[in-house]
Amino acid sequence: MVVVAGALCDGGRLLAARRSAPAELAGRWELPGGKLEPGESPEEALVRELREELGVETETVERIPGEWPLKPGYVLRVWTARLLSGAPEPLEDHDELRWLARHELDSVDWLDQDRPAVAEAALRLTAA
Ligand code: 523
Repeated sequence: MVVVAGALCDGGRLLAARRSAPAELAGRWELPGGKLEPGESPEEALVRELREELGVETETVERIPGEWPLKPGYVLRVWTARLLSGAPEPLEDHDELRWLARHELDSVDWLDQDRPAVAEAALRLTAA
Protein backbone atom coordinates (compact mmCIF):
# COMPACT_ATOMS: atom_id res chain seq x y z
CA MET A 1 0.00 0.00 0.00
CA VAL A 2 1.24 3.42 -0.96
CA VAL A 3 0.93 6.47 1.28
CA VAL A 4 1.53 9.73 -0.56
CA ALA A 5 2.73 12.94 1.04
CA GLY A 6 3.24 16.44 -0.24
CA ALA A 7 6.19 18.76 0.21
CA LEU A 8 4.06 21.85 -0.33
CA CYS A 9 6.29 24.80 -1.13
CA ASP A 10 5.32 28.45 -1.31
CA GLY A 11 7.50 31.54 -1.24
CA GLY A 12 10.60 29.52 -0.40
CA ARG A 13 8.97 27.84 2.59
CA LEU A 14 7.79 24.27 3.22
CA LEU A 15 4.54 23.39 4.98
CA ALA A 16 4.86 21.24 8.10
CA ALA A 17 1.75 19.72 9.71
CA ARG A 18 1.47 18.42 13.27
CA ARG A 19 -0.51 15.19 13.55
CA SER A 20 -3.36 15.03 16.01
CA ALA A 21 -3.83 11.23 15.78
CA PRO A 22 -3.24 8.35 16.34
CA ALA A 23 -1.78 8.64 19.83
CA GLU A 24 1.62 7.20 18.86
CA LEU A 25 2.09 9.80 16.10
CA ALA A 26 0.25 12.76 17.66
CA GLY A 27 2.47 15.78 18.21
CA ARG A 28 4.98 14.72 15.54
CA TRP A 29 5.28 16.74 12.33
CA GLU A 30 4.80 15.39 8.84
CA LEU A 31 4.41 16.20 5.21
CA PRO A 32 0.61 16.03 4.85
CA GLY A 33 -0.97 13.28 2.76
CA GLY A 34 -2.57 9.87 3.12
CA LYS A 35 -3.46 6.56 1.57
CA LEU A 36 -4.38 6.02 -2.05
CA GLU A 37 -7.99 5.14 -2.73
CA PRO A 38 -8.83 2.46 -5.33
CA GLY A 39 -8.41 3.72 -8.89
CA GLU A 40 -6.49 6.86 -7.98
CA SER A 41 -3.07 7.79 -9.25
CA PRO A 42 -0.66 8.91 -6.51
CA GLU A 43 -0.82 12.48 -7.79
CA GLU A 44 -4.64 12.46 -7.72
CA ALA A 45 -4.60 11.05 -4.21
CA LEU A 46 -2.23 13.72 -3.01
CA VAL A 47 -4.27 16.59 -4.48
CA ARG A 48 -7.39 15.09 -2.83
CA GLU A 49 -5.71 14.60 0.55
CA LEU A 50 -4.36 18.16 0.59
CA ARG A 51 -7.83 19.46 -0.31
CA GLU A 52 -9.51 17.41 2.44
CA GLU A 53 -6.93 17.99 5.16
CA LEU A 54 -5.92 21.59 4.43
CA GLY A 55 -8.70 23.08 2.29
CA VAL A 56 -6.35 24.10 -0.52
CA GLU A 57 -6.02 23.43 -4.24
CA THR A 58 -2.58 22.23 -5.26
CA GLU A 59 -0.71 20.61 -8.11
CA THR A 60 2.09 18.12 -7.85
CA VAL A 61 5.43 19.21 -9.29
CA GLU A 62 7.86 16.30 -9.11
CA ARG A 63 8.39 13.07 -7.24
CA ILE A 64 11.18 13.07 -4.70
CA PRO A 65 13.18 9.94 -5.58
CA GLY A 66 12.96 7.04 -3.16
CA GLU A 67 10.40 5.44 -0.91
CA TRP A 68 10.42 4.92 2.81
CA PRO A 69 8.95 2.01 4.77
CA LEU A 70 6.07 2.64 7.19
CA LYS A 71 4.25 -0.09 9.07
CA PRO A 72 4.45 -3.54 7.38
CA GLY A 73 2.95 -3.42 3.90
CA TYR A 74 3.03 0.39 3.60
CA VAL A 75 5.53 2.68 1.90
CA LEU A 76 5.75 6.46 1.82
CA ARG A 77 6.28 8.30 -1.48
CA VAL A 78 6.63 12.05 -1.64
CA TRP A 79 5.99 14.69 -4.27
CA THR A 80 6.78 18.37 -4.21
CA ALA A 81 3.63 20.40 -4.71
CA ARG A 82 2.62 23.95 -5.46
CA LEU A 83 -0.21 25.94 -3.92
CA LEU A 84 -2.77 27.06 -6.50
CA SER A 85 -5.40 28.61 -4.24
CA GLY A 86 -6.42 28.92 -0.64
CA ALA A 87 -4.50 29.19 2.60
CA PRO A 88 -3.89 25.90 4.42
CA GLU A 89 -5.88 25.31 7.58
CA PRO A 90 -5.72 22.24 9.84
CA LEU A 91 -9.18 20.89 8.91
CA GLU A 92 -8.51 17.17 9.44
CA ASP A 93 -5.76 15.05 11.03
CA HIS A 94 -3.61 18.01 12.16
CA ASP A 95 -3.78 20.52 14.98
CA GLU A 96 -1.11 22.96 13.84
CA LEU A 97 0.53 24.02 10.58
CA ARG A 98 3.75 25.95 10.05
CA TRP A 99 5.44 27.35 6.96
CA LEU A 100 9.15 26.76 7.52
CA ALA A 101 12.04 28.43 5.74
CA ARG A 102 15.03 26.25 4.99
CA HIS A 103 16.91 27.33 8.14
CA GLU A 104 13.83 26.53 10.27
CA LEU A 105 13.27 22.96 9.12
CA ASP A 106 14.97 21.47 12.17
CA SER A 107 12.71 23.41 14.54
CA VAL A 108 9.96 20.77 14.51
CA ASP A 109 10.02 17.09 15.45
CA TRP A 110 9.46 15.40 12.10
CA LEU A 111 8.33 11.79 11.91
CA ASP A 112 11.50 9.75 11.35
CA GLN A 113 10.22 8.32 8.07
CA ASP A 114 9.56 11.85 6.68
CA ARG A 115 13.05 13.19 7.38
CA PRO A 116 14.84 12.06 4.20
CA ALA A 117 12.14 13.59 2.01
CA VAL A 118 12.15 16.81 4.04
CA ALA A 119 15.92 17.05 3.49
CA GLU A 120 15.44 16.53 -0.25
CA ALA A 121 12.61 19.06 -0.37
CA ALA A 122 14.85 21.58 1.41
CA LEU A 123 17.37 21.33 -1.43
CA ARG A 124 14.62 22.28 -3.89
CA LEU A 125 13.20 25.14 -1.80
CA THR A 126 15.28 28.04 -3.05
CA ALA A 127 14.39 27.10 -6.63
CA ALA A 128 10.67 26.98 -5.82
N1 523 B 1 2.45 8.62 7.35
C1 523 B 1 3.77 9.00 7.59
N2 523 B 1 4.21 10.17 7.06
C2 523 B 1 3.39 10.98 6.33
C3 523 B 1 2.04 10.59 6.09
C4 523 B 1 1.10 11.46 5.30
C5 523 B 1 1.61 9.39 6.63
O1 523 B 1 4.53 8.29 8.24
N3 523 B 1 3.90 12.12 5.83
C6 523 B 1 1.96 7.34 7.90
C7 523 B 1 1.09 7.52 9.10
C8 523 B 1 0.11 6.38 9.01
C9 523 B 1 0.00 6.06 7.53
O2 523 B 1 1.14 6.68 6.93
O3 523 B 1 0.67 5.25 9.66
C10 523 B 1 -1.28 6.56 6.90
O4 523 B 1 -1.31 7.96 6.97
P1 523 B 1 -2.65 8.77 7.28
O5 523 B 1 -3.25 8.29 8.54
O6 523 B 1 -2.31 10.21 7.19
O7 523 B 1 -3.50 8.35 6.02
P2 523 B 1 -5.06 8.56 5.76
O8 523 B 1 -5.42 9.97 6.11
O9 523 B 1 -5.34 8.10 4.37
O10 523 B 1 -5.61 7.52 6.81
P3 523 B 1 -7.09 7.14 7.18
O11 523 B 1 -7.64 8.37 7.86
O12 523 B 1 -6.84 6.00 8.13
O13 523 B 1 -7.74 6.75 5.91
